[in-house]
Amino acid sequence: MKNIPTFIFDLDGVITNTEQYHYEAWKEISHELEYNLTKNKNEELKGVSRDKCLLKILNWAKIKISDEKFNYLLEKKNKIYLEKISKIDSSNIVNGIYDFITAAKKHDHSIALYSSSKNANYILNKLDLHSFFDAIVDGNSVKFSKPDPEGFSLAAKLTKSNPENCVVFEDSEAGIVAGNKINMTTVGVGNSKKLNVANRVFKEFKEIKFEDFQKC
Ligand code: B16
Ligand code: MG
Repeated sequence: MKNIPTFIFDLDGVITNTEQYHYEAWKEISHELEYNLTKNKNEELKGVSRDKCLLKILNWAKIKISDEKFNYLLEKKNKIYLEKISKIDSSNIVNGIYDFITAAKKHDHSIALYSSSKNANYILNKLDLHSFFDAIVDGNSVKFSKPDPEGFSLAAKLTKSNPENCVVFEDSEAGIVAGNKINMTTVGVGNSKKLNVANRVFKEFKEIKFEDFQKC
């Protein structure tokens, strides 16, 4: 086991700004359910799996639907989302990510991804980042998504790291809560009020310097 931190990255909202497209797609689905999904309420959907997001929206809208309609809406949401991200490429990588990852690889740190998204591999390929990761855990690899720590535990296991030795970069409260549960160092990227459960918070990823996280 290496005595230097393993870095575990979230995808949507950290590596690339696809979170806005998830919001737009859910907004369209919510409209169909005659529910007004606000940006503020959408914060609670960040990092949450697709089916759990729809369950939350139905709960907020106080609506019950058949299993058939539920599956239809899940498929429709994903279709809208995939259409919106169809043109993304490496120019959609958030500033600072590439420099951090290349510096970390150069210094022999393991790099992992844990995203709740079932589209994670597809997106990483579009961003041309796939080959940088020593382990990729996504929505297809876990039974329980964030705020459950299952995906982070798996990322630690796959990179042969102690959870206490892992640094998590996350834009969602659900992801920070998950990392905290197994004593990983959690770094929030975004609004410090919304992410105040993290060990540290930065407004934007470009403010994060590899040198500050090089040691355990
Ligand atoms: P999909 P992350 C999460 O990705 C998103 O934050 C969340 O908004 C989305 O509902 C979830 O993935 C599932 O995504 O519908 O593509 O499977 O932030 O954990 O990288
Ligand atoms: Mg995220």
